[in-house]
Amino acid sequence: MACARLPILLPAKGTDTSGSSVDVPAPSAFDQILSAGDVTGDDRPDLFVTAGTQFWAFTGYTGASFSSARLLNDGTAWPSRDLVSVSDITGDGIADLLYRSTSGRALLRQGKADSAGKGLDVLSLATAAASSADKDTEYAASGWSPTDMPRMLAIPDVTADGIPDIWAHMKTGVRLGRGAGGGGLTVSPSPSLGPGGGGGGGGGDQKPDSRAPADPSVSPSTSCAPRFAPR
Ligand SMILES: [Ca+2]
Ligand SMILES: [Ca+2]
Repeated sequence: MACARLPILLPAKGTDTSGSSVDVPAPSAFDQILSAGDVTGDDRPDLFVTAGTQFWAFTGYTGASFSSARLLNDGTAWPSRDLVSVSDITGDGIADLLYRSTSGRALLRQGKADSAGKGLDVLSLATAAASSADKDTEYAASGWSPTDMPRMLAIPDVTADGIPDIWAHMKTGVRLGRGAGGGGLTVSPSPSLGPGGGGGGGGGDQKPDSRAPADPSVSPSTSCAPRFAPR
């Protein structure tokens, strides 16, 4: 499948959480780029980026510019974290941030609605204290280190419970991580799509397991899907 590739136009300047102007880092300095679809409710795509010590939200892409570039955090927190997803996990219709600590935990930061009630207030993802729960909650206690899980791919719900899931590339193969709202995520012992594994609706839900990459070193880039890899 051929993918038409167009450059994303980034602003030179953004604002931090206090409204001060800050330089947007060069794309070559980006560690992760997470396309979240539209989470702000304006029908325009939004991007979340980490770059060194910085965590950015670029929102409202028109095809020519972003309506907002916000430096959400700059300090010691993000160099030891990876973005996993920005999507609604708690079921209130407002996107939440799922990230992993390279120490091996996965953490959930619950988003707040904006003042219009139409979508996410990205500033609520800036810090744990700014979030809906006033804290980050543990989504998985262990097993998410870059050694245990070299890659993960956030996907929509495939288990029909309305909660986004992930494909986890573990040391032993690719496994389905079943989202469980605020209560955590279970990386299933099966189905494994590692060497010798298979899909075919494994796990009993008859959902499209074929979405998983049989060989994570090849897919999903061939289908233009986003790919999230640890730094
Ligand atoms: Ca948007
Ligand atoms: Ca939510």
